[in-house]
Amino acid sequence: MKVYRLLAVLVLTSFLLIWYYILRVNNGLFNGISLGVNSSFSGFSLGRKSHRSLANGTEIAIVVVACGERHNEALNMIKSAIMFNRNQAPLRFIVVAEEQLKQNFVEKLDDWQEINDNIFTYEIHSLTFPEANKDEWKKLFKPCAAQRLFLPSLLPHIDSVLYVDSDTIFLSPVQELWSMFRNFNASQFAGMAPEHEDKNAGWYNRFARHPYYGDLGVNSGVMLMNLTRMRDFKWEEHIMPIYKEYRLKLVWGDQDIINILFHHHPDRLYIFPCDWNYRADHCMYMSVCDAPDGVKIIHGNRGYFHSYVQPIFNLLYTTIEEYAFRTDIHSNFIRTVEDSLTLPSNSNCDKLLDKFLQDPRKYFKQNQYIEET
Ligand SMILES: [Mn+2]
Repeated sequence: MKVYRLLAVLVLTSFLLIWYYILRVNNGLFNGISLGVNSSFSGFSLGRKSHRSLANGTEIAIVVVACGERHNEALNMIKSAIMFNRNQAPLRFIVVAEEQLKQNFVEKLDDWQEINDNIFTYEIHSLTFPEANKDEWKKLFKPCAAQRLFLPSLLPHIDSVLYVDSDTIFLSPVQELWSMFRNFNASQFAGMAPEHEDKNAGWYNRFARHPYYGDLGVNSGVMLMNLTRMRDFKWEEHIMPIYKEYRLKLVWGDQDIINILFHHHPDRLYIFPCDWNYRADHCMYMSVCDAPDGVKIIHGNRGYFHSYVQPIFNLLYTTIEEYAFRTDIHSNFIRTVEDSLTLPSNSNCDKLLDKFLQDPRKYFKQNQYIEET
């Protein structure tokens, strides 16, 4: 009888252990590895549900596309969004990535979720291009860059997103830009900043061999997208004919396509100021972007985060990369940047240090936070 009872306990324990294992593995799967449905516009996947579910409608969805070496940049962008999310808005990161990068994102983001008390959720999707001209789309301009054109059908479950290039960094809460959706009128479905501020230096007005938006075109590196409205507009059906007509004249790939589309539909586009898409072009010759409340999002296009041509770009990038969550932002970001920048500098962008640190300095005062050990 005793043996029988012991056996029963053993069987029950094994059963519980197996059950626990199954749950863990499933949980891992649902944490973001794409479920890989095979239709051409699928790749739908689920992120971990936290106590701040998508259903409450307040989550801010940030989309980034990561291919090849871009995955470290994408992670650094995500890190900066969390760092400066000082009002603790619930964030949802939507990562569209190459298969071999997915596991790395899952590991890093799971780790950060735990450290940051689940202030964000995430989901990871497979790259998805239309079957027709799939390879051409994939290679247009830079690998995977054209993915953003197909977000309306890739993310049928999402109403609105903030799309950012992987080479961007937040220096302020995402919520401030997100709240600009409220400024959209009834016909607008996208928001972007101008490509240039100055006609003498503008690219589109001097070189483009295709139509473009407004006087100077728009930069697509930071883009508010109301996906519901874009789907109603049948956005992707507008993209195809533009691509067919202009494919040999596109220099900046998907950004040119976006410019051509909004040339024909200017009433659909909301323009926000350069503070939210601040590039070296805004400071390298002279300061052409006012940014009265400081630089909010910095865009290190053309590799500025990884070169020393404008040292401040590289410094902001690497300081965020080295920052450890839950440590003091005043000492480990603001002070680090101040102390590391060699002034006077020959770089015009370096001279605008105060503009770059304006927002962080305002809200992360000295000794405001006690460092956790
Ligand atoms: Mn970019």
